[in-house]
Amino acid sequence: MKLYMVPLAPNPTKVMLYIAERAELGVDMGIEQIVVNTVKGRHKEPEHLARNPFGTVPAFELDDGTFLVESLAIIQYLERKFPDNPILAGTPEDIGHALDVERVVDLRLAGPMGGYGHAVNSPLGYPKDMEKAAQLEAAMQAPLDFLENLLSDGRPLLTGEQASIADCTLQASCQFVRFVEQDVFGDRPLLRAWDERYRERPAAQTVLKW
Ligand SMILES: N[C@@H](CCC(=O)N[C@@H](CS)C(=O)NCC(=O)O)C(=O)O
Repeated sequence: MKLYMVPLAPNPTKVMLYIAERAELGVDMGIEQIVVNTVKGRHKEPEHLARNPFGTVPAFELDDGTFLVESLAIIQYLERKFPDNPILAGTPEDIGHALDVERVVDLRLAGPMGGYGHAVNSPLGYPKDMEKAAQLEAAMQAPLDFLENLLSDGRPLLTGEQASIADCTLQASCQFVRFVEQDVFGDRPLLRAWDERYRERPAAQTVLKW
């Protein structure tokens, strides 16, 4: 199995954090990680489009030569392929909540965080757009409040004591925001503490570069 990725991009980073968290749980999935140089536009070239017709990363090659092109599908595939010590663990209710928080992070927050980073200080050289940045900042407030509220019951990580896919998804976007030297947490001390706590994890330290 091969993961085609690029280190700074949030969606590949989410899968890389997931793989590292499973490794911490003693599950070595033997996945080769191959960098696609997106700065040079390699993700839009025929070699990568044959893996993923949308020209995005990650792309995940299964042993039968087929590909998965959605980060959450890759993670859910790996949960079923390697069922010992899963990250989506616990009761159906636990798993429901873990997936729910991950979807909130991915669908309501990750997009605005990425767009905000590009609007204020794009690593790909996109022009600054402060009007768009203000709109995206406004869009982030409800999901950030939702997460701050989750953490108010004293849980150390987003869905409880154990690292979850939601932690991987959020931290992947946080790394991108750090790289562009921005801060989107505002006055949310619990999220700031979560960020520091998550980044101390061995899995995070093996994956995160910024
Ligand atoms: N829904 C996809 C999104 C993949 C995606 O948009 N990846 C970004 C990097 S984080 C990308 O490749 N962007 C380049 C582009 O869209 O041209 C997933 O979860 O994997």
